[in-house]
Amino acid sequence: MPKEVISIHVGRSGSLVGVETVARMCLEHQITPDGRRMYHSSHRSGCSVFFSEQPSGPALPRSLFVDLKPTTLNEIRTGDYRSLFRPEYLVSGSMVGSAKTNNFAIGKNLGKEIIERLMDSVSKLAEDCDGLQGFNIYNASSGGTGAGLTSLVCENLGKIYKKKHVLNFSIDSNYSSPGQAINYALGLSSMRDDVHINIPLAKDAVKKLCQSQLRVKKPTGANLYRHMARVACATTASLRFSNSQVNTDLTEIRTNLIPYPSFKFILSSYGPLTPVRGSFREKFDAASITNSLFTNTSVVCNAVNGNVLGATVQYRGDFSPDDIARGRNFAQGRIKFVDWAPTGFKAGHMQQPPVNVPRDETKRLTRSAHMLSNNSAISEMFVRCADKFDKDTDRLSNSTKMSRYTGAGIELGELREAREGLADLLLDYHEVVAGDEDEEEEEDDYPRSRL
Ligand SMILES: Nc1nc2c(ncn2[C@@H]2O[C@H](COP(=O)(O)OP(=O)(O)OP(=O)(O)O)[C@@H](O)[C@H]2O)c(=O)[nH]1
Ligand SMILES: [Mg+2]
Repeated sequence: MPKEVISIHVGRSGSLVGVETVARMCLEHQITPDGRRMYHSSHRSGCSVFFSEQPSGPALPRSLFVDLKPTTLNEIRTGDYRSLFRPEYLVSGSMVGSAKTNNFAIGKNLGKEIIERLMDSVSKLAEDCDGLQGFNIYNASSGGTGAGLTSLVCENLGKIYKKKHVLNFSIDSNYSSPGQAINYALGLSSMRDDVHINIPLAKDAVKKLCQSQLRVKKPTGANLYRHMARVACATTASLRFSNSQVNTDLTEIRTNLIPYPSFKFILSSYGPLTPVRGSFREKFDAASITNSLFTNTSVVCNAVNGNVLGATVQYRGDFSPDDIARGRNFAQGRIKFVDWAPTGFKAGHMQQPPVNVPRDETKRLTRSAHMLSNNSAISEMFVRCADKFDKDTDRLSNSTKMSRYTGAGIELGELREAREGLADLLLDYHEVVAGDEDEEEEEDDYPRSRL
């Protein structure tokens, strides 16, 4: 019996990626935008993990959307998939459109006004499950709402649904706007114990993939969100289809990929990425597709040089067993596992091919592959964040803007702790790569909080 997963989409980016994800999952399970069956099909089996299916009624996603402003959710209320979402699962606050929330403290404080309503809706979705396994959270990790409200949501999930898994698809920025790195670090610190798997989907990485692989010159938000949804759906396919051979539930994802709770950041990649007008002469054998997984990563980093603590590859579509074996060997030969890798490598194959959604940027193909790897190269993103955090706090401490955080209830100590969290994380990754000799000496290489 499949165990259900509830998806919670927070803030504007979290919600927009959410709608794209639901649209893609509907196509994969052959469900129409109003929840009906397209036709009798085995593809629909397994969709009860993410959809609530009534024998004679529509299949509705076990999804909830929340934002402090009604603007984004109004787009969903009137969009193509509006019939799939009941009003109680679109929870919006009353902030007016022009008001700015781009601050962790404001997101968290204003979230307190709607959290009770939100958790009531979560419990309604949970009551409809026979064996809830956990939650998927989608949020912009550097947004005020995305970081602040999500941390409140996770805190509540941690209290009420203690034993359930929480997988976070965190939509990351490159911290270009002041305050984004601070929001990110505060979110990371406050969600440390309540999020068990974090899969970053970074805007700059996805933008680069759209430009270099999919020939989209100037990617819009819609292009980015569609690709993020492609990766999120590739991740959850193994939970949704009953014939999957690897990562069949959230427990297995944790077991396969996360040897220690602090190494919960998982690099995801998807291939092939072939533009709509791309050549059919391109090679689509398992080894070539597997090769593309080392560059098509959802975080800007050097995946090939990273040390890997555990990895899985899921092949989808019409591969032969021999071809899969070649793909698997290729991956194992290319991945640099840490000597003590306790989780190692697993590959699986599902017959269900990937789908294309309307306006998709990729060519429609009958096969794909998706890799999840616990790769130390992902720490490059924490280096960038720590650097931006220091620049932001240096600038803010010289101005009254710091009071935007401290005045909204964030103690200086919390900021310091958040920054220390980044430094600790970097040190942990360093030890994975270098071993733990010269620990004392190495520690000095990672700038600590300057607050
Ligand atoms: N540079 C830039 N950043 C933006 C823009 N729009 C949004 N962002 C930032 O991108 C991140 C994601 O944005 P949203 O998805 O709107 O964030 P949110 O979760 O709704 O949170 P809020 O910041 O409260 O709106 C946040 O850090 C925003 O501050 C933009 O037009 N330019
Ligand atoms: Mg917003």
